[in-house]
Amino acid sequence: EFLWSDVCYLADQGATPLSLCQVIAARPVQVAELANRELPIRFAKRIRQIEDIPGWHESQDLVKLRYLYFQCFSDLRLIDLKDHDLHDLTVAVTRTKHRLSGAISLLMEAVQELKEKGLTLQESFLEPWLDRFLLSRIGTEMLTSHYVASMEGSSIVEKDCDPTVICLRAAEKARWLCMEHYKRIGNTVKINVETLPSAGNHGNRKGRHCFTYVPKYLYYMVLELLKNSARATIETSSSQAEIEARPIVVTVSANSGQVAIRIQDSAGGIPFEVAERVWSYTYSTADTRSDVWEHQGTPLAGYGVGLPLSRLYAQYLGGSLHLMSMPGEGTTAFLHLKRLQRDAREQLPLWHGETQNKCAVDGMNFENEFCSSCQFRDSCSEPK
Ligand code: W6P
Repeated sequence: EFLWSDVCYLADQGATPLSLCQVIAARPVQVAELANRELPIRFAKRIRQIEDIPGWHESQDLVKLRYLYFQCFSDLRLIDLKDHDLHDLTVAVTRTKHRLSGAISLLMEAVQELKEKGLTLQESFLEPWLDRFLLSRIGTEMLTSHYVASMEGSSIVEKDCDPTVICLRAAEKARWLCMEHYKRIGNTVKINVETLPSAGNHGNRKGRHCFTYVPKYLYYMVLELLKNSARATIETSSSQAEIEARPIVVTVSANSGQVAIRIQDSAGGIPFEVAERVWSYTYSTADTRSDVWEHQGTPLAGYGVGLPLSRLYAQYLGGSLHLMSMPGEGTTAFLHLKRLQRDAREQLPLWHGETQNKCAVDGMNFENEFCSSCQFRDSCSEPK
């Protein structure tokens, strides 16, 4: 069918990374153009990527997953945006979102199955493969969610995202999860959230470090880290008194260019043997799947993807996530995020030496450096 050759053609096109600046500034019609152009390219790449797995066609899940992406791809490709009627596109994007809502579970099932079959899937192949697949997935999820939100007159990106508020919310949830999970023994951790005064006086109103970000990503990452620290704290303590003597300390700080969040526990650190696999998707024990702890609050956990996925969320918009362990003392997680809209650009996986396009929407000229050349500079709240 012609659509399949279209997949091959589009998979070889460069995807265009967006910056948060563009995402929040674009009018609904531009968001539509963007989704209409970017989504098929990115889905096509995903289809091709599935074909990179040796023996993919023997896995029913992978065949199904590939077909799901193909359906999304065709729906979008058959849309004609010429008369600026967004109805068809909105229907297609909404369908896409629903179709792919179970995609990661399906993928992780497939990976598990391939491993159990003893197929020669090397971790050195699989881990970077999953990093690329999931990073790309974060991007399309962001695009579809943003499209749907902007048709409803809202946005998934917040201009005034306060990291301290998000940390407090995640802390509350983590404590609640502890109480649920350790009900029988009535344990819960202490979490102190501290906000440092701003380094320099950039945009720091009333001691807050607000920045443009996707709040749900930040919440996901902080909660994931807190869950790990909380679990380790409780499981290495012998009494509630001991738990309370070892509070988890969250520190939020920022300067003009970045927001940093440090999460420190006193749970004894990460053993050497474990350090390797905290970032692994494929290391997971069967019983974590039925673990209440893993299923609460954050999607997709339960396959042991929480930490690697958090790191991808951080990297997706130009940030980073690092873990440092002090044996015998505890673990510190460092989350660094880009504070400026123009710096917070999508980091997309690169394929076979391709280069990425610079400009996302015709007429929107975003060079790397500054917003000054962008047609939305007036709506950009940042120093030029
Ligand atoms: C631990 C193990 C771990 C993983 C990730 C984040 C924090 C922590 N603390 O003991």
